[in-house]
Amino acid sequence: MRIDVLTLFPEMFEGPLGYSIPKRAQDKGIVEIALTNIRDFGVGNYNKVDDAPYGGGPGMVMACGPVFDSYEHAAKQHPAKGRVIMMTPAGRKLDQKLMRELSSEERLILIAGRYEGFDERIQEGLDAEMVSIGDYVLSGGELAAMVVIDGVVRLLDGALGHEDSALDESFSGGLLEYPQYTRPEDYHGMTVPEVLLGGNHALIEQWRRQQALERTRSLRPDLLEEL
Ligand code: 6GU
Repeated sequence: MRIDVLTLFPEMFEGPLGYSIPKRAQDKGIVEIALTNIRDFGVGNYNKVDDAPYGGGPGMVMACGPVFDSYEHAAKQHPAKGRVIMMTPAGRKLDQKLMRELSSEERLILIAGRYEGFDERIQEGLDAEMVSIGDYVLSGGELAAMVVIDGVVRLLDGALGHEDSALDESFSGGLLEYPQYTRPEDYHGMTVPEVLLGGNHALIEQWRRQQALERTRSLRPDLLEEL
């Protein structure tokens, strides 16, 4: 898979993509991630990328020129057109279903904005989808784009080691994960549930299912309605 990111802050991506599963997937050639700095396509002596909104109001709006030009620069680096996604709190809410959908694409082009938003013609002109990572406001789309990349990359064939792969089932099953324990059996008086020490696998299975259900009912009843 090829992932392009258009951003004003490419350095922000180095940390999250430089470790663990995203790092390994890039090293193995499972995913190629390329960053394009929108600032390089800014206008004038100060490489301006934003301007005041028509009609007035607070804040600045990302202007068409630099975003379209940085898109063209990225687009020609790979043959597939791919899915173009603008990160914005005004978009479709990201969930594991959308992560799976995106992981089956040959290419993604993610656009991370700062400022108060994008000129509407960017979405029109690039035929871009708008994606949000939840109902809260971040300072920019960069962290959201990293969330998309991390969630997508770990679903690609070969990205997870054998040790990790089982973890993928937990949320995809539609319930929250059951409680886990490891040694020691007694940590300062806090003990591990008896059933997990017994080795009765049917009983353990039943206990875990029941814990997952209780936890989901208490914290995320909305998930049970989707089952
Ligand atoms: Cl994609 N961007 C910003 N700025 N805030 C968000 C978001 C995106 N998703 C949730 N909050």
